[in-house]
Amino acid sequence: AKRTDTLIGILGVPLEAGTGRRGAAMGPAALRVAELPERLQALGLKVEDFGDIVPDGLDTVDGLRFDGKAHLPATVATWVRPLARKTREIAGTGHTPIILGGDHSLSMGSVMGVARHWQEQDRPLFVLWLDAHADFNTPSISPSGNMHGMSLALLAGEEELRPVFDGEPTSFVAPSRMCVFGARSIDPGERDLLKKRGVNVVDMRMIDEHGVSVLIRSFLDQVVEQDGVLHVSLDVDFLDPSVAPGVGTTVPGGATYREAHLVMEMLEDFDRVVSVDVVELNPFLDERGRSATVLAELVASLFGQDVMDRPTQAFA
Ligand code: Z70
Ligand code: MN
Ligand code: MN
Ligand code: MN
Repeated sequence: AKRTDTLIGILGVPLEAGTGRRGAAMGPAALRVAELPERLQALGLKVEDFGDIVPDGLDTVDGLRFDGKAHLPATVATWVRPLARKTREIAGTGHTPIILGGDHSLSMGSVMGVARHWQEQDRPLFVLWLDAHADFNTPSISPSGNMHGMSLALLAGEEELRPVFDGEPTSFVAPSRMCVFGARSIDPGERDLLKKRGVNVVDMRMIDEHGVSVLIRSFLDQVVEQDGVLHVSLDVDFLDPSVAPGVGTTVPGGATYREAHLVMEMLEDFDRVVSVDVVELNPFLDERGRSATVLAELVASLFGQDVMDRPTQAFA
């Protein structure tokens, strides 16, 4: 089904300070070269590209260090603070924000921004985290100190991470409204915290046993029950590295091309996706633009690209 009334707002976030490896800063450029905006335009959507976000000055972030247990937290803060403001603004003007990363720490800003917007609208925001990882570490339990492994924990309101938005307005997402989907690499302390907070985690074993369709549907049913809206955060490593090799941390056993497309098509039929992040693409490690192209195709599927127009089955 084509959604010609949808107004898309593209925003690039060339951030790589949240990861241990350089190259993700080239992600927004590669996704534009893969014609992600043009693919959406071809579907009849109106697309506005707001360019790349500009970080605040480092001098605007006071002494954010987490006792050395996190890598470059102040730098990440200089990006995610303006990103939260800008994403909220874009959502406020009726756009569906599509945020092009950049490493996954950027979701601290993008989701914070949309969460603020939907709180004003009195609509509960749900978050679908398509990722090999849960990104639910905090500085004290993170084995690596990399901020991209902490973004979902910050969004859930973990006290330890609140200084990232010190002095800025915040709006958190209830852990029961989060679903980590595709997990196959979770650190021990992170695992305990996920359980303690009650985050829904769908791991690859569950996907093998039940298939993506049943599992996605059961989460989407919860969104409908509470009349919510959904943010989708797509980490490249949700996909198997054979499908998308352009990523810093490859974890074997990921989603296939077909599973990923099925998730996107179900989300399209669902019609409640209000914002999307595409993160962790590392064009420096990609093979002839393959991963960037797959991501652009997946986003197109999420916004209505279809081989055949099928009647909506599950969410009429
Ligand atoms: C690990 C950590 C991570 C993405 C790696 C890995 C986190 N749990 N996230 N790649 N996207 O360092 O916290
Ligand atoms: Mn991630
Ligand atoms: Mn990941
Ligand atoms: Mn469709």
